[in-house]
Amino acid sequence: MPEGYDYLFKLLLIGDSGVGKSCLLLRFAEDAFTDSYLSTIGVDFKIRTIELDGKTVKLQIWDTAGQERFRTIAAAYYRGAHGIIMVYDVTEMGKSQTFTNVKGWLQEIEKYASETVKKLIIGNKSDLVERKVVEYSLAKEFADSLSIPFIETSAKNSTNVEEAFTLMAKTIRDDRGLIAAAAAAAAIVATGKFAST
Ligand SMILES: Nc1nc2c(ncn2[C@@H]2O[C@H](COP(=O)(O)OP(=O)(O)OP(=O)(O)O)[C@@H](O)[C@H]2O)c(=O)[nH]1
Ligand SMILES: [Mg+2]
Repeated sequence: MPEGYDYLFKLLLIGDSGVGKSCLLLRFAEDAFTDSYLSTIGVDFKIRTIELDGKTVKLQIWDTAGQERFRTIAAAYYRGAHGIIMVYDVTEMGKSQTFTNVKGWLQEIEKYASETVKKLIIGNKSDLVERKVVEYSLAKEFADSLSIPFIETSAKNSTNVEEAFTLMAKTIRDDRGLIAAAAAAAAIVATGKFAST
């Protein structure tokens, strides 16, 4: 493979401000964590390449700002996403409504994303056991009712972060239509590279 990968998957992280979207991405892409809170301005992205059953998958992960005033900027990134990850905070620290608001984020997906987009719900900050208010069973039931995969993570202690992004990638990989599009995207990038050299 000229570019060193078989597929290019575009993922998008959405959810209320402070739930830990940027920390999840930082953990996944750079295996790092910070306790200080730097709210995302507009959008940001990081890249990581993973191996999936012998295929090299390049993940281009867009991290959106949860703050209301950036909503319209974020909306522009939904359309091109193969997978969208909705994140809420399992504790009452910060915004206590972040789980309830997942419904609102689903509406944003309905409005702006492609019909074929794959979804995943993440309940983050599972390390804060004593402050946990959203029960696993409640969130799992909600996700099951919508046929959306669900996983609890901790960006802080790494629990399930690798698993969450891998799960998202596998869900996309298992959709034959999406995989054809992703392979084509990888080929276009490779061709462009050749054309310019
Ligand atoms: N204990 C704990 N704290 C976390 C975890 N993930 C994130 N945090 C903390 O939560 C705060 C917010 O994290 P961010 O990743 O910046 O949140 P965000 O969702 O990107 O917020 P916006 O960019 O404003 O939308 C920071 O202080 C993080 O240190 C986690 O898994 N456990
Ligand atoms: Mg952020």
